[in-house]
Amino acid sequence: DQKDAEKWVKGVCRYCGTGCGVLAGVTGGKIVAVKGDPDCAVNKGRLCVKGILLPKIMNTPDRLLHPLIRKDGKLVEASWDEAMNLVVSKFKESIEKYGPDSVGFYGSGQTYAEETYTMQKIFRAGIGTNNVEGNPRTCMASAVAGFVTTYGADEPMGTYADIEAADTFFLIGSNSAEAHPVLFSRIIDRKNSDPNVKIIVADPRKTRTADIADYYLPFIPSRDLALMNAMAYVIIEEGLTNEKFIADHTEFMKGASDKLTYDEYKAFLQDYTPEKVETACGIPAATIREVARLFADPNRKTMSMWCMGFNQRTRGVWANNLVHNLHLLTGKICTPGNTPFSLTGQPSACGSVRETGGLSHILPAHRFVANEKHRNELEEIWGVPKGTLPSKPGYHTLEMFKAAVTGDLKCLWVMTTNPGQSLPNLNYYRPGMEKTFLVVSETYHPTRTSELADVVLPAALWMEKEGVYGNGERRTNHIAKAVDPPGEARPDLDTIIDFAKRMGFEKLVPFKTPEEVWAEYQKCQAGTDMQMASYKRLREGHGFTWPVPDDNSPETYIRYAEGYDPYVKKGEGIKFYCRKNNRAVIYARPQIDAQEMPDAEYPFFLTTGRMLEHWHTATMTGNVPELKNAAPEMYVEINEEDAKRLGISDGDLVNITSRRATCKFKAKINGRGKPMPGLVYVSFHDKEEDRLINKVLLDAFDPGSKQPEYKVCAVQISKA
Ligand code: MGD
Ligand code: SF4
Repeated sequence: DQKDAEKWVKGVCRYCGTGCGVLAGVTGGKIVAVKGDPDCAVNKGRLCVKGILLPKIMNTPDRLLHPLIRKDGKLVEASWDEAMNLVVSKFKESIEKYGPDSVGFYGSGQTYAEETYTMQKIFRAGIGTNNVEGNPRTCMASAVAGFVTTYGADEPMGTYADIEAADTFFLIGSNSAEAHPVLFSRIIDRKNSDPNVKIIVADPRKTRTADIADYYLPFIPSRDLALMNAMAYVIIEEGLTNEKFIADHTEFMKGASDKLTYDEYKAFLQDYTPEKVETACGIPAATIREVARLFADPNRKTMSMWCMGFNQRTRGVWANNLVHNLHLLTGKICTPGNTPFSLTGQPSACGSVRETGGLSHILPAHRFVANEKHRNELEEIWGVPKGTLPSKPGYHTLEMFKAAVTGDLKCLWVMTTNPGQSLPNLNYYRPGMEKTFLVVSETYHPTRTSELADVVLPAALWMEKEGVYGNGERRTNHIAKAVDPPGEARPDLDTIIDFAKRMGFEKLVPFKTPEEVWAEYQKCQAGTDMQMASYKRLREGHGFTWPVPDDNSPETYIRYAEGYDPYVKKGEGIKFYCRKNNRAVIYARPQIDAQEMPDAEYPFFLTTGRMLEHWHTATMTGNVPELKNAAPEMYVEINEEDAKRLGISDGDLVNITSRRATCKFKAKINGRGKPMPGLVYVSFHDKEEDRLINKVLLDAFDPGSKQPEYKVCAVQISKA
């Protein structure tokens, strides 16, 4: 009860990339209530249904209270000492026998920044491997590669504040109504505040987000590359470009280094006239022309937003490049309300993984493993001899789990993620998790991953520990500890520090508190494009959007723009300073279909995603009665025309079969998101064997970002 709380402690919601500030009400050592933080600029006191029910995840019957180790095939209780000794002896043995690349860490966009920062340091500088990965590979890697290839550095130039300044919203590959509810409410508010505001939603499934659309574009899955090229074609053909912006701030390219002239780019677009692509895309040419005009209207401000529908694709990087193209061609970027904006799935995919160096090819503060200068800079900061850091990027996510299957990866530590349920093509990868020596740091047990583990380590949950999250708008925000963890559960950072000591890396990891970790991490940020606020300031404040070069700097609303970005000097205007020539790239990227398109044998597209009530693998939300009752079991959404043709009615049990597996779901005709004919949709929150939809999915991935294609594969549908 909110009135009864003895104290209110400041934190951040742990359920989505929006990053709403929360105040947790504590009574008798327990979190009894949560309310939105009125001083947090993200939500100004609002929370969605998942956020408000957060206290109910804290003390569920399946909270893991003691370490577990596998003995005679069964997981049994053990002491911390026993469990950690086992972990360390197995890691040491493997490193000695098979080398440092025989071990790996798989983390998460839900860890605190200090946890990933410390773990990646141990693995790279201590063990000597870049096998440091995380689930943001499955959600954000294409957005990262899109920003890096187009602007030379990761993360958006705009912030959520652009929502209140934009007139046109281009939402593509995002169901923010369910996946980023509070952010979506800001878009609704903006629309309600001004009849001039127009919303374009492009999505093969007519989602709740599309309910507020003025233009709804149900394109054929994976054909959005052609759609965006066609919009670029119209923008040029109808003279809607900003020629001065193009001349001053951009260049044209084809591959990673092939330069193009503007005329060559225009020639490339000749294959993408709206009339040529309308059949392939499934969108009438006249509609493409209309939305392109709306997007480019010089009297309007345009904000594009996208998420997994764009990123989880075999051409996710290109999709990202193409939306950036539209903003660069029109100069609609780096001014209030004009911005491309990639939505982030997890609460700290940016803060805890993209920024701390939590993927196998990156290092802290937007550095790259393959860059010798970057490695040397870190070696100096960390006080290790030059040449210590390995130069070969480690396994990306699917490679890492494949290496577990082939036996090349002997030991794997999984933290704050549940890949036994969330990876694609699970029948292939789960046996690898069983085969390797698997350590799982978890708050609950059993999960579909912990059931496969050799050691399960009990972790303190959200607000049972102190730390920092960084949301999708570059906002770094501090979470205070509100209550003690139950049983023997402890903060993951304590476990990581313990591991470092037992491995003999005390010198590398001299930290005792998250604040000490942060102080060192700030040294890595010095002189880069992403300096952040001090711990003291973070503790006292309500989140700061970086860069924040020193404790007197205000937060930064718009990157690369004079008057906002502290790294852009007076008179420089807009400067994409993370690229050597200060120019952003407009790319010629052709339409390429998803790897597995429907055919005579597997005639349907299958796509997957989230629903409002649940979070990912539902280990947390599945135990909250209100959320569980609202959506107790996942189902398959089918378009009414398809259902009629196949004789399927609401509630019928339906087989979904791909080349990899079959699952069974109850049918919902149209559902809360109406799939276009030929498409079926399933949310991936169900752990039951028959409904483990990720067994059905393909494990193709983008060649640039290595992000798996969760959004498109081919299936058969039949009544069970
Ligand atoms: P989560 O349920 O978020 O799923 O998938 P996962 O990351 O695998 O797992 C987080 C786990 O961490 C939970 O089991 C929770 O109990 C535990 N946990 C919570 N707090 C803590 C803590 O403080 N410490 C520790 N040690 N553990 C904690 C997400 C992944 O799924 C992602 S990011 C994406 S974007 C993909 N999306 C996707 C999709 O769109 N469709 C399909 N079909 N599959 C997908 N899989 C991917
Ligand atoms: Fe939490 Fe996201 Fe809901 Fe905000 S919108 S309360 S961050 S789940």
